[in-house]
Amino acid sequence: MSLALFPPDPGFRHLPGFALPDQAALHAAITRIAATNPFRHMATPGGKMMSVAMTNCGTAGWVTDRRGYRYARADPLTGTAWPDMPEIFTTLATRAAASASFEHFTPDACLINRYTPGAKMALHQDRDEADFTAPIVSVSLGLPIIFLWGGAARTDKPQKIPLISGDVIVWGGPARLNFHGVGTLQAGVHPLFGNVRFNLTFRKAL
Ligand code: MD3
Ligand code: FE
Repeated sequence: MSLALFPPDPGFRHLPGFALPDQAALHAAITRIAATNPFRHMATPGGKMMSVAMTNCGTAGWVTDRRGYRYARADPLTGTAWPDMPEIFTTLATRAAASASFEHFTPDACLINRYTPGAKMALHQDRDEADFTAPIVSVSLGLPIIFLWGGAARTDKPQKIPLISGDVIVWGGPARLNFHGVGTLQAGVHPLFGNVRFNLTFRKAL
């Protein structure tokens, strides 16, 4: 039985193992970014702390607080610009997008999510970006998780897609505003990343 979506969802591509050769370099780059711009639990506009810890790199970073969700050029924690996007990030995102037929993707924001056991991300849409014609590229690293792939309406029943370290997913076009989330991270140990899951989400935000 194939685990691929059938019939194929236009605008959705799962690239299993696409980032496997880059795992060690990606891990080193995440560690370097977090040394200056640490992972932190941000507050939602409703006042709850997110179970996923986040940091960013690139020209803009995704942030949330009591005032709302938005992209910001400065890290609220440091008051200065986010770190440059490492070349290994940009190259990987552009190559993945191209292999899903989105040529010349140039992300200006990379949200780095860190999940520890018990963390999850509820169904939501990514709609804080200025340009919905650009795709989103997501790279999974570390512990596996179940990705919840919904439809255009919040009430559409999501499909469950297992994601493991090195998997890349690319969205765009008709699927760009679909609801999505991830299930609760289960405890485990990954040989390179340890007891966590990282997710890199590349966007054209500005
Ligand atoms: C589908 N992160 O940070 S990435 C997020 O695995 C987010 O950490 C999840 O959703 C994670 O916003 C899933 C995959 C993803 C990202 C953007 C999408 C799926 C998407 C935009 C539209 C549709
Ligand atoms: Fe999202």
